[in-house]
Amino acid sequence: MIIKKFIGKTEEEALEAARKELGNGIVTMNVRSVKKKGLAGLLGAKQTEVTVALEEERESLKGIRRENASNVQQAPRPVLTKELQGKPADVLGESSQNIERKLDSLQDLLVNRLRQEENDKAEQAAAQEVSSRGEEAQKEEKAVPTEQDKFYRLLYNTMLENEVDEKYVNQIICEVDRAEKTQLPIDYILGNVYQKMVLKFGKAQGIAPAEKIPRVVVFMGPTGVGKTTTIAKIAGRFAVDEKKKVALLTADTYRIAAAEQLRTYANILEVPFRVIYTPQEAVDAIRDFGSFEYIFVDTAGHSHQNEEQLENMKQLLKALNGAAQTQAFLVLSATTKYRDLQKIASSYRELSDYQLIFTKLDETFQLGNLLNIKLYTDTPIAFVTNGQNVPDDIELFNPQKTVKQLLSTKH
Ligand SMILES: Nc1nc2c(ncn2[C@@H]2O[C@H](COP(=O)(O)OP(=O)(O)OP(=O)(O)O)[C@@H](O)[C@H]2O)c(=O)[nH]1
Ligand SMILES: [Mg+2]
Repeated sequence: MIIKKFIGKTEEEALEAARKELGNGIVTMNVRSVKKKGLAGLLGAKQTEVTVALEEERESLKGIRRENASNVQQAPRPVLTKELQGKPADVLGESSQNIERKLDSLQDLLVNRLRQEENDKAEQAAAQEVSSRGEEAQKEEKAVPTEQDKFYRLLYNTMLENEVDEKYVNQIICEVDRAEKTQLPIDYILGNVYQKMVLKFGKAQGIAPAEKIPRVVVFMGPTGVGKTTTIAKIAGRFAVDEKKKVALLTADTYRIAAAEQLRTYANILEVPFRVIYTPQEAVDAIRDFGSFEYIFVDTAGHSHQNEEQLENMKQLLKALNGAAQTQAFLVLSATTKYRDLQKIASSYRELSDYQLIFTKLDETFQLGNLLNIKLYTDTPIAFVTNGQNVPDDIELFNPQKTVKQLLSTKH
């Protein structure tokens, strides 16, 4: 992993310099305003410092990227409201050594560590008793776990408690630089694990403006996960805060109430709304709303095991893709079991590429599935929702915040 700082007049300028040197695979770790060096700094002039990281495996792509640099298209910047832009958490400062002051969860970890130590002591005392029975056992008694080992075990257990899949917990712990035999400070280890996890989450493109309007954004997923509510939240932000021209379509004709639900939101937002019954009607609607910047499309929630409904969805996506630049989002609930999420994610992957939205974060303390599904699908999370309020309870996914929760035992 490479971690490097870049300076620019603005955040975008610093990021541009970072992308030039390290390619498009960088992840922003921290953004802060710093004083300019020299006289200008003394006079209060500021510039922006951006800390970025690049995964090791991406480094090998650097050469290829440079060669193809002229062909690489820059992903358009997502257009979102100021609140939704979600400023990067300022948890990563100048060095990993500083991290213990900045990670909210460290306190919990240390408290836990002490508890763990007490348990270990009790275990040792028990082992001592046994060891007095033979020489072999006495040797074992000497293999007391080091501070570092205890801390790794603590991190391991915390992630498991937060329902990160064991496979990924092992991966994360193994990737931490353990080559050095000497004892590493625990805040260094914590900083390292934290950075690795943030990088694993990566960064989603979000909803990007189309090169040619309209941009069609389709939301799919199982029943009751919050697709319609999420569309209302996003449409609200775009139409009201961003003053974008937005239209809403629903292909959910399975339940009359479903169409009415979105129609109500459309009325409140004062944006056009139409029910589409066939792929051809979807194409017609896109043509009729051709002057709109964003067309959000709601779909019927259904079981991923229902072949007929999946086929209908496939036809709809094909029609939408043919008619305009289309992005798809798979909406999943954070409360669904990991195995089911895996099956759902796989079956929708057969229909389309997608980015992820996780809903109902307010209904669970264990957010491990966010990381599990990100890694299982190799697909970034764009938004998370955390309540029923429209449009407030939605935010751009913030990996730093989620990783802090995954390393925390607060609940
Ligand atoms: N607690 C909580 N509830 C949510 C959230 N998002 C949506 N809901 C609620 O979940 C229920 C279902 O939401 P809908 O938006 O109708 O879900 P849907 O996926 O469109 O459902 P179908 O169209 O029936 O497939 C509603 O009661 C929503 O208010 C969330 O982030 N947190
Ligand atoms: Mg719905």
